[in-house]
Order: sequence, then structure tokens, then C-alpha cells
Amino acid sequence: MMRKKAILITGASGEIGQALISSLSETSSLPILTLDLHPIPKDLLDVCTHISGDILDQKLLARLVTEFDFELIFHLAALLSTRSEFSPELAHQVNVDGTLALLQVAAEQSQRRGAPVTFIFPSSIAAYGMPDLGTKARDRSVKEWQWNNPTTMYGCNKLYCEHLGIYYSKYYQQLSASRPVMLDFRSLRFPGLISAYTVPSGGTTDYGPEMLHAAAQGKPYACFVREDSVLPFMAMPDAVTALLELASAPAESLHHSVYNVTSFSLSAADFRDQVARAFPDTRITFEPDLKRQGIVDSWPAELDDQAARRDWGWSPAYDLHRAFNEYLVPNIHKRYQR
Ligand code: NAD
Ligand code: AKB
Repeated sequence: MMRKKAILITGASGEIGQALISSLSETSSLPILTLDLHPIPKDLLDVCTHISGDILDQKLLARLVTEFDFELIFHLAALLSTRSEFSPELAHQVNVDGTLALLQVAAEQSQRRGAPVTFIFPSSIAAYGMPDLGTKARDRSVKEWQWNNPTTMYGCNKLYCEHLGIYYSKYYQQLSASRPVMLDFRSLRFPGLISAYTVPSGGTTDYGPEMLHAAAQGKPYACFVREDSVLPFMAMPDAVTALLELASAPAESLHHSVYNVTSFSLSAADFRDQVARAFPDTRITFEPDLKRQGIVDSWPAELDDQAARRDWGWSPAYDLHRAFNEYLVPNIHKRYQR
């Protein structure tokens, strides 16, 4: 049977997945196959074929491999950081075993077709672990190789999967007589992402978008971190641009497998002020949850994304001002007015 060429997106029903499907379908000539435990919104069904299923289902993956020839895989399926702390073993299964299964699919398909499958993996600021607030303030902007000491199951999973991806793209079957064609692994370390159209769940950067979406609905919001907590953030359209640009960058321009990307950093108090400027009646209070606070304190205040800027021309379109004034506020306003 001839396998159908396709692009695979796992975790497609999530926040990034939904945004990615829309953009990818405008530019790609290949069919898009999506996989998630949950259905995707009906309006996206015109531009992709959706399979409801589990990435841990070996039989399902085996069937997909016999039917499709994937040129490109966006492996987004994961349990995010807060959720992973409540179910660490399940998180390990989904985040690590799931990624390993997908890497094996990509490795096998690269060999069969004699050309590398491009494997895009979204990693996270969770791969970092700052030892204390003094260090976080001193080493404000971290490079990819610094402070790789995650303190969460999710962060450990992300860091390890970056290494697994590098292994499969450079060293897989390194002792066999003939070296196989290997997959092409590329990863982005994202900051907290903020979408105007979807609300996050299960993450630890969620306080930012939650504040905004609550204010737009006229609901009070109790922020679960201290006012002085600083994290990097990025608007969802920039996350999608980063994924698409990294996927299409010429291999010879990439000097690394893992790249930081970011846009703006701000404290939770600054976030509140941005939200209050757009929604003056907003009622935001601060009621820190010490445990989630600990996770936020361990993540860097800024990401140094010079390598991405140098190698593949990364530059976010939405700085703080544009993100709030041109993307988030007008679109969130419209969303809840409807
Ligand atoms: P999300 O939680 O909105 O989406 C994840 C999706 O994965 C969900 O739709 C979920 O149903 C699916 N999923 C979970 N387990 C699955 C399984 N066993 N089989 C199939 N599907 C499964 O998260 P998101 O924000 O869209 O994130 C997508 C990816 O980007 C994740 O890998 C996440 O770690 C990474 N990331 C996100 C952010 C962010 O701020 N949103 C930041 C850094 C990295
Ligand atoms: C989370 O908070 O878990 C995610 C992330 C930064 O990876 N938003």
C-alpha cells in the first residue's frame, strides 16, 4: 500500500495545536493529520483529519505508520507542569514514553523513506532550575546551557526528551555497520504563552492568561503568585511563527538542536497593571500558593534567545505593547462580547 504523505500534529486539541493548525493549513500543501485524546473544534475539521486517541496506544501508532509517510511531526502532546506534579508517574508516561514512541516512529520512517523526518518538540522554561531568588535576579537572562537543573517532573521530562531527540538525530544505532538516515530533531524552549482565544489549564504560567481572561469577563481573580514574581511570556501567534520558522529553517543554518525563544518579561504586578489598563473595573488580588510559587521562583526571569536570532532569524512580532494592545486585548474583548 502507498503511504500518504502528511504532517502529524500530536496534542493538536490543545492551545498551541489549535493555533498551529490554522496557520499551517494556510501555508502547507501536505495534508495535516491531528491526534489528541480530545476532539478538536469543529471549525478546524475542514483543514485536517483528526484522530481521537492516545499517543501511548502502540497499536494506533503502528497503524498510522502503515498508512502515512510523515515529512514533519509537531509533537505537542504533554501534561503541563502543575498537572504533572499531581500525577508525576502519569506525566512521565505521557511526556517521556509518549515522546520516545513518536521518536521511534520518526526514526523508522526516516530510514524507510531515505530522508529525515523533521521532528519539532516544544520544550519549556521548565527545563531550567534557578537555585534561589538571588541567583534568578543576578543571572536574569539565561542561555540554553545554563542552569539545566529542573525541579519539576515536567521540567525533568522536557530536558530529558531534548536529549532523547538529540540522541535519535545524531547517535541512533551508532554501533551498527551502516549508519541509518536519521530524523532531524529541532526543539524550542518556550516561555509562558498567552492566547486570546483559548484559556490554559494545568500549567504554572497560567496566572498571566487567567488574569486577562477573568478581567475580560468581569470576574474577580486571585493570582496564585506574589506580585514581584517575574517570568518571560510570549503571544501565541509568535509561538506558532517560531514553530513554523524553525521547521522550515535550512538544516545547515542550525548550529543547535534546542533554542530559547521569548518576547517580554514582566512581574505579576506589571501583568496586573497591563490588564487593569485595558479592563479598568478589574478586581485582581494576590493570594500566593507557596507550592506553585516555588515552581515560578525556580524558572528564569528571562530567556536569552540570541542563538535563535542568529541561526534562523527569530524575532517576535509582538513585544509587550503590541501583544496587549493589538492582539490580546482587542481579541479577548471580542471573544467575551459575543
Ligand atoms: P495543552 O495542555 O493545551 O495541550 C496539550 C494537549 O495534549 C491536550 O489537548 C491534551 O489532550 C493532549 N494530550 C495529553 N496527553 C495525551 C495523550 N496521552 N495522547 C494524546 N494527546 C494527549 O498544552 P499547550 O499549551 O498546547 O502545549 C503544547 C506543548 O507545548 C506541550 O508539549 C507543552 O509542554 C509545550 N509548551 C507549552 C507552553 C505554554 O505556555 N502553553 C510553554 C512551553 C511549552
Ligand atoms: C507550564 O506552565 O507548564 C507551561 C510551560 C511554561 O511550559 N506554560
